[in-house]
Amino acid sequence: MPHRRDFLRSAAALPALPLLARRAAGQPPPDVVSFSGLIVREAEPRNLEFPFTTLDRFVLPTERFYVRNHFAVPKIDPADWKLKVEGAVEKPLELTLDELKKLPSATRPVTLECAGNGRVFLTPKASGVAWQLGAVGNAEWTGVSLAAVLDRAGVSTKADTAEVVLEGADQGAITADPKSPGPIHFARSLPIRKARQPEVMLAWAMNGADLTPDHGSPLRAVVPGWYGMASVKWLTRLVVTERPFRGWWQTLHYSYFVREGGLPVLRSLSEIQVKASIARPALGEVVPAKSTHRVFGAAWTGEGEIARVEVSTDGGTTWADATLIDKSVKYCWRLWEYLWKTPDRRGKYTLMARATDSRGRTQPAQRNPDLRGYAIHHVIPVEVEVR
Ligand SMILES: Nc1nc2c(c(=O)[nH]1)N[C@H]1C(S)=C(S)[C@@H](COP(=O)(O)O)O[C@H]1N2
Ligand SMILES: [Mo]
Repeated sequence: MPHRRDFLRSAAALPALPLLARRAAGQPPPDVVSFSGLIVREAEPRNLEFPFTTLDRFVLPTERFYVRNHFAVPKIDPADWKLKVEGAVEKPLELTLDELKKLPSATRPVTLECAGNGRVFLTPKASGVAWQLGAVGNAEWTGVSLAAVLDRAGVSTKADTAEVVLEGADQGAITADPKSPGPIHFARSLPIRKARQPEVMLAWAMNGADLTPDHGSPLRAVVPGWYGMASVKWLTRLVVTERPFRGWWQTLHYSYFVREGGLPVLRSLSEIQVKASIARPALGEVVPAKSTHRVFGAAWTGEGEIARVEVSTDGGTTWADATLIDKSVKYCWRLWEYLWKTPDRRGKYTLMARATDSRGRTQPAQRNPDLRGYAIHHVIPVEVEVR
């Protein structure tokens, strides 16, 4: 049994309604998890995973948020840092952090998921960081809308193919195939339509404190609804282009195949695909027979909202609705739980979760290989032992 004080502390962090409902029903308190650090997937550059089995709240503290860096963290002195805005604009700008902070700001929770999250579950094996389930997190971001900054510079093109390239201060040469043309910065673009959406922000704070170096200090993009690669860190430059940007991170990396008229063509990754992940029980966990056991996790999607999460405890033969916890917050993960009446019969059982969003998109059972090593959102089974 957890210590009473620990229980109270974690109960305070958990959503209230299901807890009260659970008490009323005389059910056990939710499982209590303490934070056990991030998992090092790569030491340098730093790539750190959130141990998804420790999920216990809607907003993760910064020290529990995954880190995905392609290059060494750049050393930036915020005092002489500037954001350049150039390209197809009426008035090229150079903005200091103080100038940016004087524009109207907002704070909102947004879930970021790395496009490679879950890659370790792919067969055949895909190249790239071998993330399990935890290259995802939900934090509160404070900043100005990208649209406000674009308005100040005045976008001078009317082309509907126009884009905004976001460039980071970090750089390096990619020496493995497909090689980069010498040292390059991390840079990604957004179509002008997405760039102008009010939810897309240039953020200087995460969870109420200045960004840490790992998370993009002093300024990063936060692009809700898109995979993490769009949320460029250590921003130094915005370039408005008339035509789609075809940079390395947009074409040779972070791209997938779509079939157009029977022809496979590459497209840049963008929107997050609907997905539910099981946090607990963990793979191989021993679950008591003939009991009520909480299956708990999170689900998220791109531009829609999570409408439903279903759980199967028999390897996908039958499905039952999970309970969605708290209110839906657009662009954020939704916690869910399912109280599993565990069977009398001991043995191995395969748990699965699948989410459906408000646009009727359901997680696929099978992996689509056209997605290459990205957007891993098919149902991932979790085998547990009932004893
Ligand atoms: N400049 C820069 N921005 C970047 C990256 C990077 O390597 N360099 N990684 C991207 C990727 S792939 C992801 S998933 C997110 C991760 O953000 P986090 O490290 O704050 O979790 O940052 C994105 N922004
Ligand atoms: Mo990523």
